[in-house]
Amino acid sequence: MLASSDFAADGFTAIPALFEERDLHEIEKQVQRQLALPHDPMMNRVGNDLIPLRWNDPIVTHLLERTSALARIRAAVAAADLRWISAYISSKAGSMPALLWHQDWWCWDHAISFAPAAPQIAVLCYLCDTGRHTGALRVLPGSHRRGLPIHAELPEPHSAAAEQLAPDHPALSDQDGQVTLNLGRGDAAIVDYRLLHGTHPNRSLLRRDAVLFSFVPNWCALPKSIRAHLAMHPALPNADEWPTIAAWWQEIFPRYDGAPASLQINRVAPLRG
Ligand SMILES: O=C(O)CCC(=O)C(=O)O
Repeated sequence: MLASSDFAADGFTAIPALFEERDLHEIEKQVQRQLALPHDPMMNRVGNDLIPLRWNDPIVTHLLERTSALARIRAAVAAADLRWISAYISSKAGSMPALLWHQDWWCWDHAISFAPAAPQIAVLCYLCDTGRHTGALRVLPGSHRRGLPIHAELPEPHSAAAEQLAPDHPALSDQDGQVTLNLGRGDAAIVDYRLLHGTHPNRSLLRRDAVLFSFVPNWCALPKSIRAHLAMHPALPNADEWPTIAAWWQEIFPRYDGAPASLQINRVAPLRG
């Protein structure tokens, strides 16, 4: 069953059947291929392995060339200027513990972190049916805009502490108010990058794969400093690759005309009321 929600207020929503079976089959083949190749163990976390994908990876182009799928994403989050930033395979092996509660936003020192609109979103497409025993996504509605008691207990995302949690740590446990997204094969969840989310353990013996695509919903409204940072993302086309991209397709990739510049990364949400 799909969770329905008000994206702006809750920080998440779901899109049923974002991909058709034909696409899913092709994406699955590519995911198997990628998982069989050696990949950077630094990207693995307890509860999930991540494999980064660039703009021209066939898995990514399956979504970015589907104007109808992009239109559904735009409509779901009221995106005025949707641009793709990055993508990852998120694979959860069988008999794997929960992925900890975390949020993906990386720039909490910037005032935009506290604006109502989502600065960045993750679109998570599941390649098999998921439920609370098979590694489904769980979210804490509203946690993109307000502090919850659990915020104070969470380790910094991607830190060593996040990898060494006791199995009964709150970051790995069910929380009051959580919503489990029991998504079917081909369905997608969209989460505001600031929303607390994680996964249930995968108690089955089967691997649970998903593909995560990150987008900015309103590129031209982002502050310059955020655009200058995001435009350097290694998943995006580089200067040599730009001329090879058809004009109609360039629209989905961000362009920043100023000088690229890194921002200070801060992945820890401040304690808020
Ligand atoms: O694989 C999933 O279901 C969630 C992945 C996730 O939350 C993340 O990579 O930030």
